[in-house]
Amino acid sequence: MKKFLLTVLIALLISGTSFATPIPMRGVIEGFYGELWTNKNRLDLMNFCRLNNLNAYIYAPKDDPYHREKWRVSYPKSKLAELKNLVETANKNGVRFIFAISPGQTLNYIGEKGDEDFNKILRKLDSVYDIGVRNFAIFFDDLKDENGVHHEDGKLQAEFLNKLQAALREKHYDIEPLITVPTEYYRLDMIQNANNYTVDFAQTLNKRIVVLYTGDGVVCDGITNEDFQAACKIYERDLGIWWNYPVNDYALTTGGNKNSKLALGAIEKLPTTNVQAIFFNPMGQYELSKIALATGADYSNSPETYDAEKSWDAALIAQFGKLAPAMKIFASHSRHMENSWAKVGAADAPEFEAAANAVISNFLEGKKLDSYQLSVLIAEMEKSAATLLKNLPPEILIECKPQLEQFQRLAQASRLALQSLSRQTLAPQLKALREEIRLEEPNAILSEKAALKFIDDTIYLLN
Ligand code: LOG
Repeated sequence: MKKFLLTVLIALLISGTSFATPIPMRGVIEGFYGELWTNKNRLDLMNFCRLNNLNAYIYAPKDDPYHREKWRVSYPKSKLAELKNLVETANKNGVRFIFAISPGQTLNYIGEKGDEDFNKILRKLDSVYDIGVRNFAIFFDDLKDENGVHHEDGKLQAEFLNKLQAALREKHYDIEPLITVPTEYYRLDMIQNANNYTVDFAQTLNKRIVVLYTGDGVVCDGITNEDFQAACKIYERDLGIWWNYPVNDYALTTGGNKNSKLALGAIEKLPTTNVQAIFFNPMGQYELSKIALATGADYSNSPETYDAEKSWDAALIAQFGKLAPAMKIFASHSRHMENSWAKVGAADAPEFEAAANAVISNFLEGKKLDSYQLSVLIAEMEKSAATLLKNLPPEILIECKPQLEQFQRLAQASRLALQSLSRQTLAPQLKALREEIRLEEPNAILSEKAALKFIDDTIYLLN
């Protein structure tokens, strides 16, 4: 037996097999703006976490009044009962339930008011300790300067957290170290601001408190190992990551209309070493967030061996079964999130983009159009949209119907655009369809640099 084990060990060493080292704390942060997830969603998430080997969930919905504005007020009984059920379900599934509040906008740190607020926070956290919570987080992100009051004081915030951690530890032997997000939580903000906020915060904060960081920007195109190490150095500790994908709240219209672009791609471009914790911030669309979350689980269980495309394929198959091929085509047109300050996610439909560019080049050079490849891709889009609109389960369809209808219009318009180019005249319906895309659900966009660009290029060239 000994000999056998030795042989296996030697074989493993020779083959260079690397043992996957999971990120110790890995999970989901319900930390987005807009309509909250339902408790039913959250209960289901606990099961999803167990199945995907994720072990933590942070409760931090920006628009739960008791999380921010009313942080001093305890939850009403019915809400506490709901939370208790959730905490118990989390425990059963091996998921740490982390309760967060964001008091920074109105928190007093010093004097009598400071003492009062300190006690109010303790009372609030105690009220959830009583229903079984053992992990807490205090966030200071997204504070607004009001009436000349500036809320950023790294030293005061850190001293406050240290004192809170000590007080909680003294009262309860069984709680875990606090988790926090500073006011300057992305690197460019730390660098641009000519104040001492980050240095003060980092130097004052107890080393056991976990600090979450979002990267160079709030929503950014990955974090390299080097960038991550540089940020850890600033904080003199291994940081955790608050990763803003697949969250899409920044693409929402005011009034809470959920029909924005959907982030249906894989998690990608994250550090492979020294990450102490990672939390993925999802979309309000609970079911559709699971695509990225499943890939995030693969990443965080083995950052070094993670392969985003493979993981994405596996997630689609696991979640959509027979509909996976159709879903993959739709999702491939809706992965990349970008605006003036945000950029994340793999490019949308790169194959389509390349095929469309080739056709446009042919046209500009006056050559015969090599349109076969693009035509096949458009046919796939048409088929995918029809299949999904017809067969997706209702709880998923409700999260993406406007986007799927846009996808269908994009497919039709791409078809018309290709015909127009080959006939060298604009198909009469094309402009009307383009208007429909612009006017019906103007925020439910997708494929901006692939299908939409091809349609716009064609209209521009033939107009
Ligand atoms: C918020 C977060 C929001 C996200 C994306 C952090 C630390 N805080 O700009 O609640 O969902 O951006 O819009 C944020 O990311 N601030």
